[in-house]
Amino acid sequence: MSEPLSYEEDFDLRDLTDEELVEQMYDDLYNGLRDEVVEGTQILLERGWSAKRVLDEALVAGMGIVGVDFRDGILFVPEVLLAANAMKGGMEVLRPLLSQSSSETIGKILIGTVKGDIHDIGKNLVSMMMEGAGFEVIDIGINIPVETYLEELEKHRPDILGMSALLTTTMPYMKVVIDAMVERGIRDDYIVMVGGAPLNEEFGRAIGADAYCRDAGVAVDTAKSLIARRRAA
Ligand code: B1M
Repeated sequence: MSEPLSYEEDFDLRDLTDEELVEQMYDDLYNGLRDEVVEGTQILLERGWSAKRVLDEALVAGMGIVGVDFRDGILFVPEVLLAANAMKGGMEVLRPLLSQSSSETIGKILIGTVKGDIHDIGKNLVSMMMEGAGFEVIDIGINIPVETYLEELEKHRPDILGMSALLTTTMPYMKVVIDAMVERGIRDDYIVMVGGAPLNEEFGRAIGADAYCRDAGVAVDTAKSLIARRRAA
């Protein structure tokens, strides 16, 4: 009787069509298989996919599936952490391509995820894309309290403050930060941009932000146009 074939022997990601490979990457993300997600990302790039397309159609879409099953109680935190780790593996491959910075810095953004919130994948993506567009990015991390935002603003004097929140319970904290800036009389010294899955345009306006950004691409375009407008004024 012959031995059962191992994963490596009977399965090569390179044998798959693009469509099959993307489907397989959804499964690999779901199962937290970082090496396979890294390999899939590399293969799609070798086949001529742009970094942006791999990001949107393979990684972000795959993470969306994880998100649905997390919401429905099919996946739990440890599994989602593994999926997030696999996604970060793919993002590391894309990082140099997404952040191929132009030599000229067009502005400075300080970005962090608000207090009580440890989600950082979206924030990291925004950072990469902003770097790629020529911004200097100061990423102050996750779970950031208002005092730290204020200290870091003072220290780095960026053009833009970016805040990220992924939880409905943490998004109101963005207003705490903006209110503290108003109290200190520094609100108008900075452009404030906010983002994260549960936010929307209306929320951005209600808390006094200059802009809500649906995704990393929108964040880049918005940052460019708000900086241009401010400089013109
Ligand atoms: Co969490 N989680 N999570 N989680 N998690 C969500 C957000 C949730 C929607 C899942 C669900 O129920 N469907 C849900 C929130 C529900 C709600 O608030 N109503 C949720 C929950 C409940 C929780 C916990 C409370 C679970 C628990 O412990 N019981 C817990 C909270 C921990 C905490 O923060 N205190 C928790 C924990 C975790 C993990 C640690 C396991 C992990 C995070 C790992 C990490 O980030 N390192 C995790 C993950 C991975 C998710 C999901 C599945 C994926 C988030 C993600 O990375 N998306 C998420 C479900 C979902 O969103 N569909 C979920 C991909 C990323 C590219 O998108 O972050 O939206 P996103 O970023 C986009 C845009 O939003 C925008 O651009 C980005 C790129 O295009 N953007 C910005 C984001 N920030 C921006 C800032 C800007 C501009 C644009 O500034 C200028």
